Amino acid sequence: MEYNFKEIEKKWQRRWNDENLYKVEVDHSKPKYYVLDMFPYPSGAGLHVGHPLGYIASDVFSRYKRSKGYNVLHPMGYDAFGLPAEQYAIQTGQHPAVTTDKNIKRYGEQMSKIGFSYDWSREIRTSDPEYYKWTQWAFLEMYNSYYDSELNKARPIAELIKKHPEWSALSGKELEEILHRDYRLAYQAVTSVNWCEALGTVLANDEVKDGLSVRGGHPVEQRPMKQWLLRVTAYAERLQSGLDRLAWSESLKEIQRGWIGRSQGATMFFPIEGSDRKLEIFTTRADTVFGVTFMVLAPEHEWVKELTTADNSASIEDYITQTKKRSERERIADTRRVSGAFTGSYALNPFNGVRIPIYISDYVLAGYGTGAIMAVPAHDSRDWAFAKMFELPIIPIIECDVSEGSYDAKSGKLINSDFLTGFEVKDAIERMFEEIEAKKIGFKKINYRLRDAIFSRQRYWGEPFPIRYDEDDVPVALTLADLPLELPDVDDFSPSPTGEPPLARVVGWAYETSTMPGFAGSSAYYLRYMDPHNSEALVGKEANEYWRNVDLYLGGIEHATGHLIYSRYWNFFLYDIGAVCEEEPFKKLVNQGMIQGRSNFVYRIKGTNSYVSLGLKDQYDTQEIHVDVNIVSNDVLDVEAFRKWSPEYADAEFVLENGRYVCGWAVEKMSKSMYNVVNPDMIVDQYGADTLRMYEMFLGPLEQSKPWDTNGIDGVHKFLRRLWRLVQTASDCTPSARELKTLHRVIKKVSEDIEAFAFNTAISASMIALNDFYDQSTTSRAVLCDFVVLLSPFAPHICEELYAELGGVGSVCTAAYPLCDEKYLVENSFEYPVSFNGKMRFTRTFALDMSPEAIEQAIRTDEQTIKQIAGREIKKIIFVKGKIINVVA
Ligand code: ANZ
Repeated sequence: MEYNFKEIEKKWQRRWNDENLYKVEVDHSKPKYYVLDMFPYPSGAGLHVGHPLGYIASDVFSRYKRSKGYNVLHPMGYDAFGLPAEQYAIQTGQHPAVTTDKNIKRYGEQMSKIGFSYDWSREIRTSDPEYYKWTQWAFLEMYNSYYDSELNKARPIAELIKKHPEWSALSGKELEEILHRDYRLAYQAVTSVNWCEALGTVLANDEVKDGLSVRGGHPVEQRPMKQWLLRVTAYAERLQSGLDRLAWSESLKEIQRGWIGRSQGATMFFPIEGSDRKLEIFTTRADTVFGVTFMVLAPEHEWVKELTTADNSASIEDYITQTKKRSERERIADTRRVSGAFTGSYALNPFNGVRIPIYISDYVLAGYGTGAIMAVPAHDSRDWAFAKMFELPIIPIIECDVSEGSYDAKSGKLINSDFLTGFEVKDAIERMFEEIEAKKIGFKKINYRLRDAIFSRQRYWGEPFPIRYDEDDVPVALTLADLPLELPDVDDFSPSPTGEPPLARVVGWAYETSTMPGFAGSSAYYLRYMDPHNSEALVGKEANEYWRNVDLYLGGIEHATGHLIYSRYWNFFLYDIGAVCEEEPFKKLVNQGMIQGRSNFVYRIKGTNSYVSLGLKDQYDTQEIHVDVNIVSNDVLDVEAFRKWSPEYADAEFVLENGRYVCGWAVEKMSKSMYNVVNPDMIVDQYGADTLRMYEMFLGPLEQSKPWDTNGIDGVHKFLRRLWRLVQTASDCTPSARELKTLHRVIKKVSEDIEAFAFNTAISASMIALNDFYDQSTTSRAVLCDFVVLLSPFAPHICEELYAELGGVGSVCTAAYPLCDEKYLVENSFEYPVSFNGKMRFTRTFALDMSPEAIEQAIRTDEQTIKQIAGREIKKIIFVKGKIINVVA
């Protein structure tokens, strides 16, 4: 029988499905293992071969763990709310629920063809009211909680109110103002937000790049707006310290550490001349206080107005207007351009009373530290540039040359610094902490770069907030009994030009009109998979205490500062309120690399509809155009297919070389717009899912990015065919020692490699083993059966079929993974170097248990020996077992 992958794959997929093979339940008799993929956003373009890379890897690992006796939870679902569906709805007038459903169906079909071992009975969709009920519930819980910094956990806000009897004198509105400003973990505030006019919404920092929206590339500006926020900053310390306990890559942890941005320094107070107020600043270099020659406030600092003297008000106002055009990112990124304006006021150095002019500049950010700094131009490069521009003094407090730039290193001995002169920088910083605390002019302080997360979007396709407003416009929270608060139907999805969200137009909608952002639904989804149909809780206690948290999470590194921060925060909170039993959501995390596309180009002779082949293009003035890789083969264009590809090419002319049109190529991101997308369906159709799975794993180390290159796919497919043919010869013969050695060596290698996520080397080892079996004409059913089970995580369909043929019991998916028995690996022979008077001449292999006499005899009579000694007499043969043979002649 031939290897008919089409039939086999269909047959087993149906059977696995009918038998609910991957359905799991809480089972206390088995250890659990939870393998999670970052769930996809179902876009209209469907999956390309880059998407399943991580899914295949996690599926291999899930199957492996299942074979090792674990109860494996391996679910899949859809991150179904989001901006693209809504953009599409605006353009085409189709309801996002309709297009999302359609896309999900397509994704489901594509995935089912690849043979993933998902428990589909646990599928979730974030846009399903039964799901987002729990997103809304978590929001309400956050709304009703505050962070108790003594207990270091979230506590009910009702408790806080009890602790403040004086609040009973306040009006409801006044009390809410305090609670929102300082306490509620979900709160409202006016903040400066990234407003994107074209998309009609606020965007998160990671959705904006270089002042443009990542999606669509529309301009983004800073605007003050009332928003919902999550007090993520309350958890900064836990987000930071928790990282040490996670099995994540160091690079991923570093990205999170950078984002959280823990910084140890001091808050200090500088008296203002002619006022009894003191300006509060944050510094990490308290030791440099004798080098301060000016102060800088962020343009948004509350005191700017009152510090500005009449003569300076015009230039200050001017400057503030300019600043509004720049996003915070740009302000941080721009290290070359300095600008600012003088307020006309002075501060006094708390140590020596020196007068210090106060400026404003956009290099000081409003949201960090106190939004005000003491500037030390000798030791900070921005301050240095500013001092040069405004001709301010530069006083070094460490021996150095500051004529060309500042000396920023935190090392050296202090000068010009009163009682600190002579101290090393590190000691000086410590000494200053003591001094400022003793003198009561400041205190030690840890700051974080992390910001509270803006949680509202002025859009339609997201979770509604379970919030209404009373007559004073004070928010009133709904209760769990009111949930889910369902998203109403609308037929106009576009925002109003003033930023009013679509829900504001819904007649009778008495609730908050913005909706939650994309990360809301993905923050706790992994918990819902544990208990997806529970109507009483996000996750029931029994299911949660059994599945606990994710043992292995696979996904892209691009989520390092978004999803992976928010979901850790969300989970810490649920842990604090006793809703879940583990503090961290994802124990181990592996980032798969990206599969890049190999794009092809044609060269249009400018201003014509003629296209010149690569080798001749330099003779013309040409324009490079992406061409669909699916009509190019080995870089040669199918010119007829090109003419049919699009009406504009119907009359295309070609300048060929050797009768062919050769395309240019480049490795780029795989994307529809570059026409370099390879659809997995096509590969499955041509080679089968097992080949696709194996090939994706064989492409290279999982964590590295690599170009998709179909050249190797035939090799992998051939391997599966050869495996198939070999199994057809199976017999009940007893395996030889060599066969057992080949088998156990590959068992050892593949198991170790899977544990280490080195799937590509596991596959090459399997290829070598198959060659060895062919060399040995292996037919042993026992050996082949173990080999098939060993390969089944990679190529489940063919292995299931072969396993059945070999007489395996049950499904290969539940068969015990073969174990390596080291006894078969022990070497039983040795290749001896044979020397003549100390010079190595050739090698001979002898069994390790062969007697010295027999070896000596064999050496004496060896043809090569006879040649070497050329008639001389052999005086002695020195033999050291397992090492050498030396002939003395
Ligand atoms: C005096 C000084 C002297 C500073 C010196 C640096 C070098 P990290 O490590 O990021 O926490 N700073 C404080 N608040 C700021 C704000 N809102 N916007 C911009 N810069 C701000 O950096 C802390 C340092 O950055 C602080 O220490 C302060 O400048 C500046 F030789 O104070 B330093």
